[in-house]
Amino acid sequence: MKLFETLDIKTINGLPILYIPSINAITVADLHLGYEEALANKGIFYPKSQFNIIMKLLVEGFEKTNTDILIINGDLKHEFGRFSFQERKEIETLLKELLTRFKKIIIVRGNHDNYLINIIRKFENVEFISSYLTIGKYGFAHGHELSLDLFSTKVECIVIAHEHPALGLKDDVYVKIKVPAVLFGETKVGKKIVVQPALSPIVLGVEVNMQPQSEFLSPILRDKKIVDIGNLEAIALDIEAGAFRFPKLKKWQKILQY
Ligand SMILES: [Mn+2]
Repeated sequence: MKLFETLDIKTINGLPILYIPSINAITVADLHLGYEEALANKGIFYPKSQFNIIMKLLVEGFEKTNTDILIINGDLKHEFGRFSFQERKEIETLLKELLTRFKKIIIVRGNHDNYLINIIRKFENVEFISSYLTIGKYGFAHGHELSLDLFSTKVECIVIAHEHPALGLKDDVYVKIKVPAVLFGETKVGKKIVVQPALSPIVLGVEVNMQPQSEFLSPILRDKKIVDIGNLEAIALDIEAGAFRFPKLKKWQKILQY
């Protein structure tokens, strides 16, 4: 499903992955590998399940598009400090597997990606970018910083992550579900913006239709000079059920806040 009439960025069924044919790439973000071990260190047991799910999604994204490039827009890993055992093993296995399919993997640094360079410098065809990436009509930044430099480049569309956007949907008997989503629309500064869903199936997302703009995580999305959240649209993404497009948030978000 295309996000904009004039650009080719689109969803692939209900996968939490975006496809951009003009740059021969798919893009994902917020994998948070090693999250289970980080929880275990806090005394919370969560079975190790993310890796296999994430791997399966990425393989499916590749098979559906056959692109040469995979862009990981930040937070490949979870732990802020040095590597946990689980992180190192999972990142090495993931990159090795993916490089049998993609010709090139570009990783844009997220706020969790400290020390990541130590692992990925061993891999040929993996590029690590510490600020932002511009490619074709698109600019990629993780979104934990304002990245004003990126706004002054010529790109037409800025793709960020970090927010883990989701929609909180309630029915009339107050049953609530939370569905990962891609959030997108026009900014106030002449560029389009896309907020990617998290690829991690377990790191909880922000319900973008149920909270004030001032509580968004990304400084780009909090900045009312740059964007009006109510003006953004969302596509809810469910792996089984598919993609569901919603109108601009301001047209319906108040109805849900009872
Ligand atoms: Mn982040």
